[in-house]
Amino acid sequence: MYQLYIANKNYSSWSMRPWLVLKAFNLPFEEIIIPFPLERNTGTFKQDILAINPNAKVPVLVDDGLMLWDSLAICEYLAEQHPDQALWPKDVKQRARARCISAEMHSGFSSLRNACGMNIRANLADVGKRLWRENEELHQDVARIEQIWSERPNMNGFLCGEFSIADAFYAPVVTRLMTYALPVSESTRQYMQTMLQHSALQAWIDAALQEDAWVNYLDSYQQQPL
Ligand SMILES: N[C@@H](CCC(=O)N[C@@H](CS)C(=O)NCC(=O)O)C(=O)O
Repeated sequence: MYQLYIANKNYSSWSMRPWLVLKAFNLPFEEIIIPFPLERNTGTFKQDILAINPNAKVPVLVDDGLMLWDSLAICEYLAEQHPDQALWPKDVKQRARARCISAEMHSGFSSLRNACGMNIRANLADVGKRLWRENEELHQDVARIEQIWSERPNMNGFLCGEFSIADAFYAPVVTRLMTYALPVSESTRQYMQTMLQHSALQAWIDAALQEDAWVNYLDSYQQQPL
């Protein structure tokens, strides 16, 4: 069985992506959580993850002695292992598009990622208002994401048809837009609703809300848990 090493569900956006893919496609896996330390450079996160991955980051997928340490490579591997299921869309053009937009997320949107760290249980609407006033690059990232989302083939559906790896890659944006209450279009809100109704994303969010660890260096706006 696959083993997926992840960190806290409230904070770890890269962990979320392959986890959603495994869940959404009902691929059996053992989940192993290595929690982030509550303060930087404390705790055992570093030594625990280093024992598995010399790159010292999560997520990590282990399959029968093979260790994979990158979210996109993990998803590619899962797609290859399960060719009967459409982890990437079956349609060749949608598949190519899904790969492009997943790669764009994997290597881009640093302004959104840096300014609006994932923090599912927090309500940072006031922070979001301030960021929206002050951060022009954040506007550009959100505008590009809204453009990508608006090009989905069916307004009631997912980014490239059925739920695929591409949706898993944008799932942390859905939670960030909620946490920071950034102003978005009706079409964007519709896609967010479609995603929030997906059982895999619901399961991740429910689990994140059960966590109580407050990781101060990831909670950059110093929001204490309620
Ligand atoms: N490119 C990597 C990024 C992985 C990554 O940055 N993971 C973060 C957690 S979301 C991490 O492990 N951070 C721990 C650290 O930097 O000490 C991927 O796609 O998997």
